[in-house]
Amino acid sequence: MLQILAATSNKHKVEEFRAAFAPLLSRMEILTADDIHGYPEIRETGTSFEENADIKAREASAYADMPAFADDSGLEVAVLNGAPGIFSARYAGDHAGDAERIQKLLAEMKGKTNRRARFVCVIALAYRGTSVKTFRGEVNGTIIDEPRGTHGFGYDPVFVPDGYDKTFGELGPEVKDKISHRAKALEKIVAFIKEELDSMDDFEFE
Ligand code: ITT
Repeated sequence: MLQILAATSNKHKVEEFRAAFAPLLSRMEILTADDIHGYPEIRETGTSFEENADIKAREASAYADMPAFADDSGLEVAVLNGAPGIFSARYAGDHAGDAERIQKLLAEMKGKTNRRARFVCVIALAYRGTSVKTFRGEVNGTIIDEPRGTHGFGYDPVFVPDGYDKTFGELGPEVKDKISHRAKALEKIVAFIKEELDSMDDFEFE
């Protein structure tokens, strides 16, 4: 069975990956960084989501010697000129938690009437240390002025996606796994990997 490494130690991302790959899990197995002994700390030195996702996927596939995919994602706020963007995880310092990041964001946006924002997710696929392809998804919405809901992670409790009046923190996986930035990027990579699996099967039967 094909083994593929999800190059992340973010458990919330892994849950969202598993939900999207569910239809393929009888034909492939997903391992995570926690399954790989001595998994290295990978530095995100790129200047875009694409570059950072690609760095993580390439290094992971080389280290674990198997195909790997990695997610680089974040929140872009219009009135903050796209911040926190690729620095979303490190927005309130390396050791801060989700609550502190949200408090910093709300402080920066205090009094601002333009609340427009979008989540971006880029998933990169790599094999033997070489890039194969990247897949992007985005979801537009607004930032509210205090956190609501306990589902999800990161900035979910302050992000209301367009077309809804609740945050991702309130809507939970039933909605988030259909419309989120990550759901959209995952839809593309799942289709791509399904084609690869189908062509491998064809080959076996020829
Ligand atoms: P890996 O690099 O190990 O995958 P990470 O959490 O450090 O895990 P990123 O560098 O891609 O991941 O940072 C993404 C940050 O953007 C994440 O920590 C959240 O703060 C935010 N973010 C991304 N997707 C999100 C989502 O679906 N909901 C809420 N916040 C999200």
